[in-house]
Amino acid sequence: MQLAEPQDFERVLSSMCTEPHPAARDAAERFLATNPGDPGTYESVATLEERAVGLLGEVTGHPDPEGYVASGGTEANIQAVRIARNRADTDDPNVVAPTSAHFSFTKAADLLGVELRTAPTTDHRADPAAMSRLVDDDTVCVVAVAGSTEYGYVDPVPALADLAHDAGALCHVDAAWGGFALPFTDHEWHFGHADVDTMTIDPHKMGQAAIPAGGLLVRSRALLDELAIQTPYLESTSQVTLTGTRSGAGVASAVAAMEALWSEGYREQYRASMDNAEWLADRLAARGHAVVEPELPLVAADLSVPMTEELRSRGWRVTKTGAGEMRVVCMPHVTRSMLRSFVADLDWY
Ligand code: 0PR
Repeated sequence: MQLAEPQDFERVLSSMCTEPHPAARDAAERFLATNPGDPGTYESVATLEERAVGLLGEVTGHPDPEGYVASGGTEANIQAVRIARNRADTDDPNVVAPTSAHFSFTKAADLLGVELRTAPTTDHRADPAAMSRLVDDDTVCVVAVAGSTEYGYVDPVPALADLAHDAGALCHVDAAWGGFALPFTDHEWHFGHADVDTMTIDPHKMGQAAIPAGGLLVRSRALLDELAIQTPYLESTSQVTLTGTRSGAGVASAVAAMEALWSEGYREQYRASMDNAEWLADRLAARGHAVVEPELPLVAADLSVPMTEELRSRGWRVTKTGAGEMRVVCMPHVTRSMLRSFVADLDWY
């Protein structure tokens, strides 16, 4: 029987994941059979996970971070909402987020019996005034997005953290995708910039680790303890993760990627990706398309649906925003020569 080949990245412009760094690929293979969900048995991967959390703390301005390597941004967001719900004293909890928040918050709300209230964005960013109108005594969490899924835009995190704390709620920042690009920008988004309580930052997106490697970070241990359940028959006595058996490959590859790339490698990658995004934005604008100016390496433009379909039929993997714009994510595997042939195909149309 012929083995299936994984798809190559040559025409992938839609993904928020990328080819793992060679060191990350290597580490993932070596740790395939380990389970950080059982740290009493798999000690070396458990030690690596502490290292992963420490490195994630460096990326996010937290000198003394707590957290763990999750299966992805979805799990990290669900767990952040769970922390906020568990620590609050209300029978009718709600979470306030911008409409740009990832759909994993809808899953979190459904699973956790929390009401999700979303406020419209202004210029693709959260509008603190609109969100404040949705906050009340039962608000347990205010969500800020640092690198939105559709446009790559960054919410005003300090203002949203103030909004959260004035209401006695937690502030969660979803930097699942943007977290490894934002350190090289002027944005205020992390633990050192504002009173952020919890954060999602995924090594398996811009971090160039192998899937699955998401990240949940919290400001203090007490927040993580909100998730603890007893585990009577394991050597460890409690567990804070959502899943039980977990991927040691994800953990090991996250450490390998961050050790190889933090910080100069990520900085160079950010510069190259941002240059590519700006180059593409300029080419699209020159062809008369309305372009959403890239804030991080993601370009959205008003290409017609038939045009996008034609590009797809030529093998280009591009997606559309909810508003119908074509969206290109300039991940590390997206090179200038790829974008040149993409634009050439666009011109043919
Ligand atoms: N938060 C943000 C800001 C995200 O963009 C995403 C995923 C998540 C949370 C959830 O993360 P996980 O998918 O790791 O649970 N954003 C992309 C999306 O859902 C993920 C993606 C990845 C899409 C690879 C396509 C792809 O090829 O659209």
